[in-house]
Amino acid sequence: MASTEFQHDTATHCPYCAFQCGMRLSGPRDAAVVAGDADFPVNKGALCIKGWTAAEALAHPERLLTPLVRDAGGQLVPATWDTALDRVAEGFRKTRTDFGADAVGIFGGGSLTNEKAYLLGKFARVALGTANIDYNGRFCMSSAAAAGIRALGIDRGLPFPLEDIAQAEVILLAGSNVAETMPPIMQYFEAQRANGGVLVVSDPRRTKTAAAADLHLRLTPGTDAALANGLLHLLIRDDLIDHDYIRERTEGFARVRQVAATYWPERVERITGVPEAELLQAARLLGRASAAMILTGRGAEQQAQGVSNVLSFINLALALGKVSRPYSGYGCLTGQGNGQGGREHGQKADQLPGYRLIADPAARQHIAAVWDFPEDELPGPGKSAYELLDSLGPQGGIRALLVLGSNVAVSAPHGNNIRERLESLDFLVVADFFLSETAQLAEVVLPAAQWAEEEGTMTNLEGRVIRRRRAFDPPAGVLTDLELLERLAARLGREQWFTYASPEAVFDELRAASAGGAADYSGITYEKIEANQGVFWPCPSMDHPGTPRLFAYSFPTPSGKARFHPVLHRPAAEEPDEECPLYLTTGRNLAQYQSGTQTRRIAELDAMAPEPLAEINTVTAERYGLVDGDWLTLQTRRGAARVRARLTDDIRPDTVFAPFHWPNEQSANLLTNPALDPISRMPEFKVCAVRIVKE
Ligand SMILES: Nc1nc2c(c(=O)[nH]1)N[C@H]1C(S)=C(S)[C@@H](COP(=O)(O)OP(=O)(O)OC[C@H]3O[C@@H](n4cnc5c(=O)[nH]c(N)nc54)[C@H](O)[C@@H]3O)O[C@H]1N2
Ligand SMILES: Nc1nc2c(c(=O)[nH]1)N[C@H]1C(S)=C(S)[C@@H](COP(=O)(O)OP(=O)(O)OC[C@H]3O[C@@H](n4cnc5c(=O)[nH]c(N)nc54)[C@H](O)[C@@H]3O)O[C@H]1N2
Ligand code: SF4
Ligand SMILES: [Mo]
Repeated sequence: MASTEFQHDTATHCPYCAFQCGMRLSGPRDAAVVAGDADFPVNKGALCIKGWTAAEALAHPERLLTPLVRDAGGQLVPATWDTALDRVAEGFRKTRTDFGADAVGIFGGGSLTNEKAYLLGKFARVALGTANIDYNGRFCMSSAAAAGIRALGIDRGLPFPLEDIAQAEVILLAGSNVAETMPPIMQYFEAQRANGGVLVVSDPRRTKTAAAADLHLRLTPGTDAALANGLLHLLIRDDLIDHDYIRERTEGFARVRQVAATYWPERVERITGVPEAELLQAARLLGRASAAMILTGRGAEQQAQGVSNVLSFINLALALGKVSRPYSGYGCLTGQGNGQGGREHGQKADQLPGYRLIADPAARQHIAAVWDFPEDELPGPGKSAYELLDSLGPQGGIRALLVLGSNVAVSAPHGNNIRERLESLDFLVVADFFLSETAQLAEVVLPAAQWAEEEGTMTNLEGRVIRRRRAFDPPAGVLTDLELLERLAARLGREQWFTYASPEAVFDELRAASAGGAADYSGITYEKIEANQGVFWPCPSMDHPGTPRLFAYSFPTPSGKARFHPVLHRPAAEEPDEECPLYLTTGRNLAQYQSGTQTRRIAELDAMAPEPLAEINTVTAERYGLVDGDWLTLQTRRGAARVRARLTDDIRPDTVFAPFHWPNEQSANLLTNPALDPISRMPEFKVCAVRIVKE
């Protein structure tokens, strides 16, 4: 019987991506056994290799088991929690006295539970009084989030459950390689195909995902808006748009129609490199389907025109009349484990919990009342992620920094600049499970409990709020992030606002804080999540069942209608030229996760992907005299990185792809361009100009 067999098992979720696969953990912590949770309706028992091996990080020999502080000789040495936290409190207090509250910064992450993201935001505003808190989601979801809010009035990555994918007739997947980045999602695309559906993928590479598609549009990096406008042009020309829907449910189409008129197929072929015949094929597929879905990933979003790109895809979905129709619409595939919840509850520079804006007087009043804290002492909006990092040190004015849930030394763009900025800090504190590359630069390192050692909630890519459950106690000497924030707040004289009986008590306060906001969790409880395998927000009251599908009758915009936005394609901030003749784009491999702090330490994953392989087209490689496996240097205007050549016919000849999971001289982010989207402040990770230097 399953119940006896699993008696001592804990049902929880994978620590990594936003798919948040259900998994069961059994055995002792140092030999924990992972099994896929067949009862969890999202992954249905499937896991990817990262999930299967996730428990190895729990008892890893390099795990941090005690705080570290830098001694007089400049070495990080073990210390007690009291010594370490005293030093942090003293460092923050001194910075605040000498340079003002905003001179202390906080950098959070989308891997934190809702409770932690919420408490980190409150910690910044209430314990430190600083405006300067932002997080790595700015590098991830921010373009899609900003576009969603502008066009549809709300930012929930997928406005429908994943199961709808299986019923969609045609899906356009723009700039996402889900076959490697969330492999268990492929079961939905396989079901879609079995139902007679068609998948179109746009990507400069013929990825595993593109190889599984019926049509692959191998576009030039940075030309997504031209592609979307070109498709819209053809749909208008061939009258495949939904006039009734446009009239009844949207506003602003006239100007978009005028812009689309200028994206005739020859022009779009010239910009994107996608042959006219393929454009027409894609347009007809979308235009003739009764259920059509457009999904975007980081390929289309991580650009200096990321918001425009997403708006151009939403325009397409609206013109087709598909947003809110069954098995149809626009969605963005959130990336990090709690990339969705992490962007709702106040760790963003401009935000308060419940997806409220910190500059909004009504939002401030509401939160001040929930926190029982004077409203006029709540700071205003602070700097966005890259700008915050670029302001570290005496010139920029942020002199002390707490990093909790990110490894910015590896994952932020223009890595040479970021390293200099981090090194110019008076005081850096990092909370992590391992001595990440960022932690190596810190004055104080605080060892944090891992996923399987803490209670909390996560919100998956569908907007489903789920429970992370504690299977093991943290190792002796290790605190949860919630505990360490509470203890630190007490040392800063703010104990009154940071005393909680449990993570659930933090969640209950989050519920009250989110009530009435766009991301309303007030009707969600731990019990309700347990009973229903998750609850979709918004869920505004105890008797509310949650909201799997949004937009049925109207959009949460002032007029209740969705908004078209005219979008012009603009060239990337840095295009190839004589000096750097190729495009560089960056992204992910199956076996490594993000900055690699966790996955590079797991033997099986390291064996699968031990070093960065740069994908170079065979024809291009021949011109440089490169053979498969050669080491080479990639060079841009900002830096150089050593990588190994992987020759392939699957990438465009004008483009090189490099994964960003490795540090130091192998870091792709030594190369990337920190040009920012004007609205989302997203860096242009996906496009810059590069040259190959043979060794
Ligand atoms: N294995 C693994 N899985 C992960 C992660 C990981 O690090 N490793 N990270 C998680 C996170 S946080 C995220 S955000 C997601 C990201 O998931 P994805 O968005 O699927 O991942 P990426 O590899 O960043 O980018 C997707 C694709 O964009 C393509 N691309 C590059 N430039 C362009 C362009 O200009 N236009 C278009 N249309 N496409 C382009 C790349 O070739 C790449 O195949 O993955 C999550 N899952
Ligand atoms: N060139 C290039 N750069 C990119 C991207 C790209 O496509 N190309 N993608 C960007 C994207 S989408 C993302 S999301 C970022 C991600 O980049 P990072 O923000 O660096 O993400 P992680 O590597 O997941 O870093 C999380 C760190 O915090 C630790 N950690 C994880 N969970 C917790 C926790 O609960 N508590 C504490 N205290 N620590 C924790 C981990 O051990 C790790 O060291 O990278 C961005 N950088
Ligand atoms: S798909 Fe994502 S959540 Fe599922 S096992 Fe892999 S990394 Fe974990
Ligand atoms: Mo991400």
